[in-house]
Amino acid sequence: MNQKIVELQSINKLSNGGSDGYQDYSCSDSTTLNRGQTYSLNVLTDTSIASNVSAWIDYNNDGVFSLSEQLFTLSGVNGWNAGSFTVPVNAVISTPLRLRIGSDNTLSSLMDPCMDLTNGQYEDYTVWLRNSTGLNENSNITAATILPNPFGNETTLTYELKKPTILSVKVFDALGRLVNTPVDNEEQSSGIHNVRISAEVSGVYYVRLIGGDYSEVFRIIKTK
Ligand SMILES: [Ca+2]
Repeated sequence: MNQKIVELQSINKLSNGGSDGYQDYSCSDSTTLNRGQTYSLNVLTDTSIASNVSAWIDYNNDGVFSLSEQLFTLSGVNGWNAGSFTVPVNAVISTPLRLRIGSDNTLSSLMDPCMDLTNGQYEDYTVWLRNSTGLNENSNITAATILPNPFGNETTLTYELKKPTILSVKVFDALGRLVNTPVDNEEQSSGIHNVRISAEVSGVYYVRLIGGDYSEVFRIIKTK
């Protein structure tokens, strides 16, 4: 009646079961998905008791899990199972979106992402969306890396421009608040560019590089 392991791309979360109640892992566990691509979300629930499992992504970032944002429903399953879903091509990109997964025993219909679960629980994660990889590969921006990561005082974002490009580099904290804009809608020349990135407080940050049809998000960790 609970999810003990949740796997989706770079999310791989081992947790206690329903006794935990609601857990918000959106600050610590995130992944990046492509619009238009189909994914499998793997979940391990109680092996001896049948559960219903459902998940949602707030694709339009309006703070509400609408019916059309329900990814899948698994009914009466136990042990390892997978739900598959396709990211809508018009979903919001380059913004931290909330993923919610919930499970409960089969007495619960789990059609509602906010109900009070008696035996089960909800867990929240963060999902970033970007345009399909194909668009990025054809873009003016290539070979973006951010090193070192984790970092102490500062880290460096490096990328190559095939031709002059107007772009922005923005730094968000784990709650999705903009904390710094190292490059603000500037036209930069072709060639390799290095952007220094630092942060005052230790923790998780997200660096968003966006220019033309290119959008990439890096998760970085400041250690101290
Ligand atoms: Ca929504």
